Amino acid sequence: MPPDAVPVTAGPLWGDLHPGTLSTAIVGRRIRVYDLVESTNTLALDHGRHGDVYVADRQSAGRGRLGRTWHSAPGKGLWLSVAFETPMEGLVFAAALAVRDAVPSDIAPSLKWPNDVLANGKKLSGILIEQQGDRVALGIGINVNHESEDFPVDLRQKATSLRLETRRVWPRREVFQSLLIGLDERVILLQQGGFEALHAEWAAACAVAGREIQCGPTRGVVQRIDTDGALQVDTGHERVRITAGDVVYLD
Ligand code: BT5
Repeated sequence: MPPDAVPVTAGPLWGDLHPGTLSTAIVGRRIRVYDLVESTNTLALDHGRHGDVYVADRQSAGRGRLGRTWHSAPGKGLWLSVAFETPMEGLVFAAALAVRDAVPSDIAPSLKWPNDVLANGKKLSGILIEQQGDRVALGIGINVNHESEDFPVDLRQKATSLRLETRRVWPRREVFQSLLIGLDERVILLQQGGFEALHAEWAAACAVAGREIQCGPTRGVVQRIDTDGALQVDTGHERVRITAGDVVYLD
């Protein structure tokens, strides 16, 4: 699906959304706004140039990690992907911190390893990084103006939105612009070799070190987060490295 073949809705929903309105160096140099796509990550992987942003009102096949589905309520959230033409270690740190910082200050979001942003223990945002050759798609989903009934029944207890947390409707454009600006700053840091600083900030925000967890068959105490984001877990018998999965806190 070539980007130019899809109708673009740069209308009232998104306002005056063009690169000139953003003072970013890399992220958002080109912004493509769509009404309906399968997944913005697919567009970024198939067509993206370094820093291109793809954002859609609706995704017919939004995806999460490990083949899971990302529910993308039409018009309610921010469903976007940023393309990079070279892999960047630490991108997940940059993204999670940028999402945390783009969220209104009356929400106190927490980061959950490896890629969730939570508010009051419920999932507000998810991040999906995919790679095809050297091209990387950084997919970010943020639930913005959902009411409870905008989520499928099975998600209502574990998902939340900015609106549910603050009882206010949020202009998606504002959150979007803050996100791109914050992400740009952190991507520049990564590219300049500041990855270690981001790692420390992210690991502190995740606060998983020292906690007893279960992740798949592995149960133990997290010793540290490696610089690639993997968890080092002491099971009592051995040290195990966990690179993916869902963590359940046992303590
Ligand atoms: C993620 O996966 O959290 C990554 C989500 C990335 C979504 C963005 S949207 C733009 C871009 N285009 C895409 O196609 N994807 C990216 P994971 O950690 O595997 O979590 C998936 C799980 O979160 C699901 O199995 C549900 O339990 C839950 N979930 C699905 N939709 C949700 C939503 N809108 N809000 C909160 N939780 C949700």
